[in-house]
Amino acid sequence: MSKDKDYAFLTHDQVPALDALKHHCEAMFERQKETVLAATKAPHSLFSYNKTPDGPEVVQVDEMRPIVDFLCHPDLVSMAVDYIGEMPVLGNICLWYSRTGSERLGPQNIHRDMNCKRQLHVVIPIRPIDQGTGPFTFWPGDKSCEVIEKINHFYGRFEDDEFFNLAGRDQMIPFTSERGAALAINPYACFHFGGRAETTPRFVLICSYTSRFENAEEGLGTYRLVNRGRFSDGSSLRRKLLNL
Ligand SMILES: O=C(O)CCC(=O)C(=O)O
Ligand SMILES: [Fe+2]
Repeated sequence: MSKDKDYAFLTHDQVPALDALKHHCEAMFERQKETVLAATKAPHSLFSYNKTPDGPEVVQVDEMRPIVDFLCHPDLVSMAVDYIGEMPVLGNICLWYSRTGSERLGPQNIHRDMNCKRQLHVVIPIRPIDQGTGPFTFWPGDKSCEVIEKINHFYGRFEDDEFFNLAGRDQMIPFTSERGAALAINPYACFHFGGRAETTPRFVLICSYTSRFENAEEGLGTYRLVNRGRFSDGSSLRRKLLNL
């Protein structure tokens, strides 16, 4: 993954056991279908958490386990280690279902994820994504860097027109299905938005690896869950990724 562009598209073959992962996420959708389709929040998360005094506790442990297993695959971990430059921890695991609608909230507006500089998102469309599905859309690291330097950006979201004056609209890249099976991207380095589903609802898995040294405080970071020990297989790799 290039360190000045800060993203890479991954082919189907580069994503371990992708079909099984998609199958698992679809099965979760089937089990929660009624709630998911009735949800008024866009996007709706298929994982829920209990708040405990010691930190978040994921409720659907058995359903999260295959996703944790996926993120612990050595090929993905080594991509993250190469890019981040250190052994990261597992950040958030988000399985989002976004209904169609025209309101623009939160991540639907252009922004960077300011929680942690050294991080890597893996974005996996569970169902095909075209322009009408509201793709994850971004400006590569080098283009984003020009804007960051120009306006000294460290905070805030943008309306499209405001941002298109700073970075060409022609430089933005929508991650539609024909570009690859997954997108690895640093959402701190790259301006981005997504989930503007207009014609088709969007079902996407967005996971992250984050630096263990940056105090990222991902609210629901997998490495902070009080019940994360249940994802361990005793290996040193898992102990590191889960902060055990
Ligand atoms: O829903 C999207 O495609 C964008 C989400 C986002 O901003 C992020 O994953 O950092
Ligand atoms: Fe973001």
